[in-house]
Amino acid sequence: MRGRTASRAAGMVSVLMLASAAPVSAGQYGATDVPDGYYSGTEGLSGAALKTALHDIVSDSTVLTYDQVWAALRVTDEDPADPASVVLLYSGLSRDADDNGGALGDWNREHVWPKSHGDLGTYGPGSDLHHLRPTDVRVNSIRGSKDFDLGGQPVDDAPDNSTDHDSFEPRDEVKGDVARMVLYMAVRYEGGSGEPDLELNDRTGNGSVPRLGRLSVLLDWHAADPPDAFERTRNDLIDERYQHNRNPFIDHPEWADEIWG
Ligand SMILES: [Ca+2]
Ligand SMILES: [Ca+2]
Ligand SMILES: [Ca+2]
Repeated sequence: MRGRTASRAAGMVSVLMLASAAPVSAGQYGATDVPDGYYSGTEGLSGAALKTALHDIVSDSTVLTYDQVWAALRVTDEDPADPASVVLLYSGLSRDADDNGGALGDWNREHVWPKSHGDLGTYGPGSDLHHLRPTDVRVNSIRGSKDFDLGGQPVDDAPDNSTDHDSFEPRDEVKGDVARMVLYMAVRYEGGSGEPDLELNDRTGNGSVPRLGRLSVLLDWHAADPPDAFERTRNDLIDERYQHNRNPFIDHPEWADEIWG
């Protein structure tokens, strides 16, 4: 019995490997690189000057309604092995793209920068695709509005993630993704035009202030889990089809240290 299960699991792994090695559809993975000139003006900058320049660049964007986010996530987070499904951020499982909603077993829109940390609302920072991801309803509820940090007990239904009373640690495969999403949010939202000024700090238990931790841990995760094809394609899709802006830390991972190192 055990042997049969193991061989079936091995078979699934090889199917997945074949799927990821196979030619990908033009729609999902024919995306381009950074448009020429997108980051012009950033040459030679570092620290606060680089952060300001990037803020100006990425703030030139199209804002989606919160309702439009559902359809966008079906495209940006499509399972490369199954176009009818989305990949859930924390569990890594695939779920039918039409099983969205608020019931147990559905997927919903996780705010990786928690909505309550700065009152993001549902239009603008609260509908910004760069930090919204499909997650299982129950796992999303367990993450709640906790800051990110190492440690805790395995999360129900997503056991490669851990949590304790004041923090959440995502699985290794998305630690860098999570870090780059919240680095983007800190640069994109600087307090202008009625928006909150989101910033990272090095603590947990931030509550409802527009802050999120822990910065030192997130920078470690950013370094340990660099952008992969899925994350880069997602950035391209958000730019080309929806918001017309980019996450600079996916395109230029070195800029995290230039600003926060
Ligand atoms: Ca903790
Ligand atoms: Ca990753
Ligand atoms: Ca900010």
